Amino acid sequence: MACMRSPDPAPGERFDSFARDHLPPPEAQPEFLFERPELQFPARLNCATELLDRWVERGQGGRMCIQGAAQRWTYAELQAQANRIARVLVDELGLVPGNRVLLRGANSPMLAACWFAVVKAGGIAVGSMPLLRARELTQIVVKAQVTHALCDAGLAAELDAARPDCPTLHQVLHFGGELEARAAAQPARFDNVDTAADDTCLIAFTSGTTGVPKGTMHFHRDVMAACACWPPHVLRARPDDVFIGSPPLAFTFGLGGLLLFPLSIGASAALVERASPDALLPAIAQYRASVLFTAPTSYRAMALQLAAHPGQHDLSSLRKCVSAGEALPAATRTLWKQATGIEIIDGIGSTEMLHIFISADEAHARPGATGFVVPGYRAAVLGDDGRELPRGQVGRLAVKGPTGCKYLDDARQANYVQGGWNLTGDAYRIAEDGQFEYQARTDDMIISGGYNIAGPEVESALLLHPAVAECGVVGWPDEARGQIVKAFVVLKPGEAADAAMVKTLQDFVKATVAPYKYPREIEFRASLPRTETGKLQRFRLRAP
Ligand code: 3UK
Repeated sequence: MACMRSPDPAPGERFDSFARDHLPPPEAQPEFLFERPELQFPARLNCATELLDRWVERGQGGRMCIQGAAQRWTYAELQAQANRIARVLVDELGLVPGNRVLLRGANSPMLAACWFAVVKAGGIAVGSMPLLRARELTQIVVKAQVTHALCDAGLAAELDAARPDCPTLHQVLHFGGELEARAAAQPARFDNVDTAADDTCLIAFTSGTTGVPKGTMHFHRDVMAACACWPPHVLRARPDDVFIGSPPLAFTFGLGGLLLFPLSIGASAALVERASPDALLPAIAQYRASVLFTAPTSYRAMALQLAAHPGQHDLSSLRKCVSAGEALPAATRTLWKQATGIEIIDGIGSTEMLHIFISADEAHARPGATGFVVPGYRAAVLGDDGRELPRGQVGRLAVKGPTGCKYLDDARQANYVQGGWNLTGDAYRIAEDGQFEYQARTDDMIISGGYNIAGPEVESALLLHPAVAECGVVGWPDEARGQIVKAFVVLKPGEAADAAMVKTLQDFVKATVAPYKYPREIEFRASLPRTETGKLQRFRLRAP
């Protein structure tokens, strides 16, 4: 059977059952769907074997796999490096299957090798965003009871500062430091631990805006399910594609798009350490990249640069562009298409679901819509009573499929999972054509004078104005109306931030969407607060 819980390891076999012991109880987990033939997973499964070793076994070890600033590795080379690091973890650092290993570094081939080393050894990879500070690292280490860390030497300071508060963390090695030498002294062979399909191999922390971060647990079979759903049905990349992008591997958008998905089809990835829009454009040319993953704000910044300096970057290798993390404004889709000729593939995913579950390919892309349910998943829009709403009505997005929310020891499981559905916290509507149309985060809906207004719709309207570089729209407390619509606007260079511009933008919005949605207040800013993953932090724009 595909999803039976595996028996415990034989007596005497060493196994750290922390993850298994802290899964939500079965009744608190979402319903899982495994109907499709490609989702029939065996009881024993190690996703590293499937994604990496399999290619070498089939005689494809010479294919290009991962490149970065310092390395260019074939599948066989990545496998050898991952095997050596796995040996270090097991033979030198005493790693036992089920132990949690913190991975800390910018995207690079070494970070990818460390990820595979942990998973090969039956460990659990715990990613951490490069910019996290000691306090945030401590929260993660304590929550996941992390025992080992592999950390980029250049990012060692914050982890060192965290260590006094991290009693479980007893082994730390640095890459770009002693790890490479230790690994080089080990043999390049390693027999992957024979894990169960429902053993946890990944704990991904939410890039949550408030509160303690939530750890989402993912099994080996979840990784394979993510590779089997959206990539072949919507992305449809080829073995000769070169993947590139900005999301960190600690963010599941990046882990899937820049590591799991290319390897699942024998393609390759270029891992760029600092992938700002300025850096990404030349990197695409340098690596002749063909599949790009980044966030809407990055597409917009790159499109504006391309429009300002036409012909400066050779993007002729680029074939497919994927946007996720935030709603893709219609204006950004248009700008990117004008600059490159490419229709963006939008997709909504979440850390809880591991990757994208609603999306549209180039042929079905429609401005203002995210897309259709990805094969393998089911989605609905629910009313406050938990029942499905008819098409056209705005309600709470609910989804289920082969992956789903399993928070590590967290009462908030009951918020995300209700009645078997995963509730993402997004307000959506299903259009007549069956496409899902994003409105807002449910807690970001603005209620002004009795009207429900979705901030992102007002943002999309403002972004159509040629003077606007970036913007964020929130509800602002107001005596008379409860809330008013307030816009924070970053103007393009050379535009005047004055009262006349306020009036111009207000009139523009009134002429673009229903007039009652126009921003009654506009504040000009030099920049907007964003997460490391490109998401606008609306809570930091709201009135304190
Ligand atoms: C929002 C979107 C509209 C939405 C993610 C792809 O973003 C990812 O995971 P997070 O846990 O955030 C999830 C929330 O982000 N969102 C994401 N994509 C879209 N809203 N249109 C979109 N295309 O509020 C969702 O609930 O950080 C995205 C793959 C893996 C991921 N982890």
